[in-house]
Amino acid sequence: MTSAPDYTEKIPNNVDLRDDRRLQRALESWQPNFLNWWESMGPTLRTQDVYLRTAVNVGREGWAHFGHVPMKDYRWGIFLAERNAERQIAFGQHKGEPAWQKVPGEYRADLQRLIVIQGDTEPASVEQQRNLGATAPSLYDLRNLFQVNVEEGRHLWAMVYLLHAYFGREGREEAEELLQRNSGSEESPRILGAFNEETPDWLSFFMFTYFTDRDGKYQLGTLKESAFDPLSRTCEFMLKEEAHHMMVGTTGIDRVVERTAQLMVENETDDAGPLGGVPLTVIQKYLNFHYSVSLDLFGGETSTNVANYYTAGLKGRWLEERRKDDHRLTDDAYLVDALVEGEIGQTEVAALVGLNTDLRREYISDCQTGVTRWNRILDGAGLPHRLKLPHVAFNRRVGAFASVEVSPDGELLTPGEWAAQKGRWLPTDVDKTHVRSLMQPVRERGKIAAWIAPPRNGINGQPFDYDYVHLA
Ligand code: BYC
Repeated sequence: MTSAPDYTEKIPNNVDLRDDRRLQRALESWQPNFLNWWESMGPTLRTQDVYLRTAVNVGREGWAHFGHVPMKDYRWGIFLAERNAERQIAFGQHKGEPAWQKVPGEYRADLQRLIVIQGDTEPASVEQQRNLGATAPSLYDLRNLFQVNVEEGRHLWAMVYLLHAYFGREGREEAEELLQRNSGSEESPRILGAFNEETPDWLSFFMFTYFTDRDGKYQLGTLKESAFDPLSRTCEFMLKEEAHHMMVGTTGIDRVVERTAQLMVENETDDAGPLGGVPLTVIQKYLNFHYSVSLDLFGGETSTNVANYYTAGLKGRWLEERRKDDHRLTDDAYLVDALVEGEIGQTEVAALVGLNTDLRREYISDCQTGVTRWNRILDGAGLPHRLKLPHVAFNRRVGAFASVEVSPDGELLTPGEWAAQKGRWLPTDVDKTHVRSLMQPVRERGKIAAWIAPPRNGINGQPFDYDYVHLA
């Protein structure tokens, strides 16, 4: 069972770490390495303290405490959702058996791999975002960036705890390597593609927190279904923190669209660029980029890996228990996106190998809700312009469409056509330079940069002009 987090310990936790001295010592020896990594690869802007949310209880009520905290003193800890002693495996060949409290030998390698891939993304995103503090559009946004960063750091702790507690020496080695690989590094890059891309400006940050953190939501959702109960419980709690990250993305893009629309209407122009805004065409290009690289994070349209993970009970489907089928899927078929005789189409495959596609489709329909919301803002401003998700095959580097070039409307292109036109669909150097030129920091309480509208609400009931961050 879980107990309330103990903040008197070096590593706050609700897993009774003090009862397992070996594990406690191992994690305490990883802790300084984590802190060194945070100092050298984490946020570069110096602050005195930041108005942060810290997890104090994993239960339904009041799990978060808000207060000004020096970031390096943030209490990164290990928190698992409460254990349900009755929990049964919900899918795959072990369906109906009690959830595992230990790692079965035959699934050790696969589980370790999933945990390492998940763990690798967390510090990667902190690295990608490390320089954004220098150009924050307001203290409110700066605070949100840092909140996201400390929580991604905590999510790394969540995976490192599992590696240390359940995977022996190999797990400890993997935990070290999570601090050795770096986003964008030539010699030892992060594992998944999107986590080696730059997040050089705040439009990218909002797109990343909308589209890429949302992949996190869906992947964590499938790992929450895992038969390996400690992984399930960890992911359940991570998902609660993750919701804030997506709020940052959703409302961030809302506010950029709102400001752009305002400039367009006030000045009766289609181009907010010369007026100090982000042109709608550039917002669309950033959306195209972040959406398509995030689609790649779901792996191939067909995958024997995912079939094996599901059958073994390691990784379920999104909202597994709400699905109305046998939760084994051995006799089912599924239509997946595919290249069929060189054309974009669909093909029928065994449902088990199509599960990456199933998850990607859940994700796509969730992404659409943001686009609908941003279009409502445009509509409300009286503008006929609309944003759009590009075709699933657009700009893909992983899966069925990795070998072809496709327009946002889903038209197959020759390499020459793609090269000639991709600047209309993906951010060009000129677009990026314009966006970067707008990124002038605003550090006065209650003030906001000219390219983005202020938020509707502050954090935890505080006003927008609250002193969210004290700079050093
Ligand atoms: N880049 O069988 P396939 C988050 C590899 S985000 C590079 O189609 P599979 C967060 C693949 O490893 C969520 N390589 O794929 C967000 C495989 O290699 P091997 C992160 C890739 O295994 C924001 C080969 O290609 N969590 O939390 O079915 C901020 C064939 O692949 C990529 C997870 O992803 C790629 N994009 O599915 C902070 C959950 N895609 O075996 C945090 C854990 C595939 O041939 N991971 N490959 O050597 C998984 O569930 C799966 O491993 C994947 C891939 C969904 C990633």
